[in-house]
Amino acid sequence: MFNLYGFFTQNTLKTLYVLEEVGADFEFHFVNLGTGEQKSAEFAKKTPMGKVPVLEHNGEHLFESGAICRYVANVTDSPLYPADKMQRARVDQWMDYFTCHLGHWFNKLYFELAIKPKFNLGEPDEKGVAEANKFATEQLDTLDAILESSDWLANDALSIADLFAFAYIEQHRDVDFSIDDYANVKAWVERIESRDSIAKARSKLPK
Ligand SMILES: N[C@@H](CCC(=O)N[C@@H](CS)C(=O)NCC(=O)O)C(=O)O
Repeated sequence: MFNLYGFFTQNTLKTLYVLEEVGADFEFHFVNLGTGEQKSAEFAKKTPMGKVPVLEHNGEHLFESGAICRYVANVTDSPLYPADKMQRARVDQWMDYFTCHLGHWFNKLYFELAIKPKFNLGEPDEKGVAEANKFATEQLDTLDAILESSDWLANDALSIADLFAFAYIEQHRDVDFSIDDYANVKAWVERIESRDSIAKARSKLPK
């Protein structure tokens, strides 16, 4: 039995999607970042970072969404994180790519255009938004070309990398960034979004 502590943003969503996809037995505990719950003394017992998501398993705690996704897939012996070393490295490669590049730019757009207005954190950084739009556009072109020849990011099979990456790309709706020009990316998004795990994960979040 796992306990996941998180919010409704993409780092938590990645981990929720993986927990659901592997069919894990878990409870989700909503941490209200809007009221600063993540910085409370109580929450500091679970993580020194004051951030979500945090996974609890067998009395131990883990932070960092990527580490949580890998751990959950590992400990449940899921093929979503293949044992073969090269196949596993390809999954890691895509998770790192999204963390450092394409996902990073979608996070920037989401923070500037969705989170700032929602939590009254000031005006968007226009220069930052322009830069994020430019890099996201270029990198989506590359991703679209890669997804021309495969339904999935790594090893021709669904993996934790697809669920992890999807959580970044789905933010496009909240920031009015159309992916209509990227037919293969759009089809990949639809393929992932149609899975039961995604609906189940979303149903765990407060309305
Ligand atoms: N690299 C971390 C990022 C964690 C993170 O920044 N979480 C955000 C929510 S998406 C958070 O807790 N923000 C609240 C804060 O920093 O006070 C991960 O992938 O888990």
